[in-house]
Amino acid sequence: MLDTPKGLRLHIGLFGRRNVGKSSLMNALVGQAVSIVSDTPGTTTDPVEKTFELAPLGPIVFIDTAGLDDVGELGELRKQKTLQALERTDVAIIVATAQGIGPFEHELIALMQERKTPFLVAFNKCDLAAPDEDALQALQKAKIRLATVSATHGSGIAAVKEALFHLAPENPIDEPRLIGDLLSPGDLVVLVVPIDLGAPKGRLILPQVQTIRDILDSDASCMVVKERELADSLAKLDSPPRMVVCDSQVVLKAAADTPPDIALTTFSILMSRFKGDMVKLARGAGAINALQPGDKVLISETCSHHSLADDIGRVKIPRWLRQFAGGDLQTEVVAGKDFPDDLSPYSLVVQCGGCMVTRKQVLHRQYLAEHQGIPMTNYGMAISLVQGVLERTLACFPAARDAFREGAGSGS
Ligand SMILES: Nc1nc2c(ncn2[C@@H]2O[C@H](COP(=O)(O)OP(=O)(O)OP(=O)(O)O)[C@@H](O)[C@H]2O)c(=O)[nH]1
Ligand SMILES: [Mg+2]
Repeated sequence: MLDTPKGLRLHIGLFGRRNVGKSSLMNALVGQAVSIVSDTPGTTTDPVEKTFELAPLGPIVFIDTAGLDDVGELGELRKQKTLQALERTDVAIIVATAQGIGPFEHELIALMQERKTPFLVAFNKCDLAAPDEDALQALQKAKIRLATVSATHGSGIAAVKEALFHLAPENPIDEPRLIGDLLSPGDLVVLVVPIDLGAPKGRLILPQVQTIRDILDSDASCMVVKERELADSLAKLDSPPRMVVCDSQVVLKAAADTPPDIALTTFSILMSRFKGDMVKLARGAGAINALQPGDKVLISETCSHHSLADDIGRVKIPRWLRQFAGGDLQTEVVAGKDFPDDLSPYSLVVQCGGCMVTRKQVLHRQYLAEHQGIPMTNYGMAISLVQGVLERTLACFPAARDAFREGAGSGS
């Protein structure tokens, strides 16, 4: 909890053919032998992620990937993993060598351009041979950022860092706020945090910690209570709080105990805006109304925690959706980085808060769902909806509330 969470770090991915020196370049950039290097092609198999403080970029994650020209059946699997790594890449380094830019590198460049992922091309192993002049010129003409480096000699490394700095999105960390923009200095927010079996031992979970931090950053203050103490705590206050934020699982009780003139939302709904496109997720929530017994629902969790007996994604949400649909639903859970490319079997995707991943990763999943015309919402919205309080928990986000009404009305 003392480290910058991974989901808030800039993710830098290294891509290229096998043996071009991707791992060597990553090691040179961080000044440590993190990734294994050898002259055997295919040394890196699974993507290797390493967190660092890299001046002048600050907290980052490097993703060293397997060569994309890998062959055979295993090679195909590695390629898939590498392409998945691209989904969480904010800035890419395409590593090539003096042999220059072939169809393979052009394909990678096209892939970055298509996904609007900023990238540079690093010509490595310059100690062995200078890169082809024509290739350099062609890239310069296309206004593609270049660096010539030697990972083993350490030359050109500063230029790569400089390029990464310029390519990094302006404000990958602060945009948008979790809650701060809804508050004025001096406001009080009441946070409702159940301490049940699902609560990790001795600490709070990331969305709760991040909310507290953002409240403090806004010169506002907060009071943290369990659901049982909410009504009493509110009654003791001299003036009402600016808002109440509760864990989704106690939203029904929190809605009953919070006077209707006090704004109420959930941590998960705050996360839907922080880590995704809230308005589209709210529109997707409307599709829950149209669920029919027998429909297939995909529950997408971005971390892989141990599931508990009454796990939220595996047990509770499926149960609530089943009750709401009035019959059996087929629910499937994917965890971690796996997210199916083909969403056509599903009537709905329900995404978790995404606290462990970057905003870009959630947006990418939303993009995949939207592209295939599959409604997608998030945990908090789904829970509020099935408990009948989504209008209320979205009230402080009018655009999202309107989108929800639209989604519910169109039945899509
Ligand atoms: N001369 C020279 N050799 C280098 C340089 N960078 C890497 N190498 C060598 O090239 C070989 C491959 O380096 P890696 O860093 O393992 O390459 P990779 O792209 O990660 O390879 P895979 O993981 O197999 O895809 C190793 O023998 C390195 O020592 C460089 O700048 N100059
Ligand atoms: Mg490697």
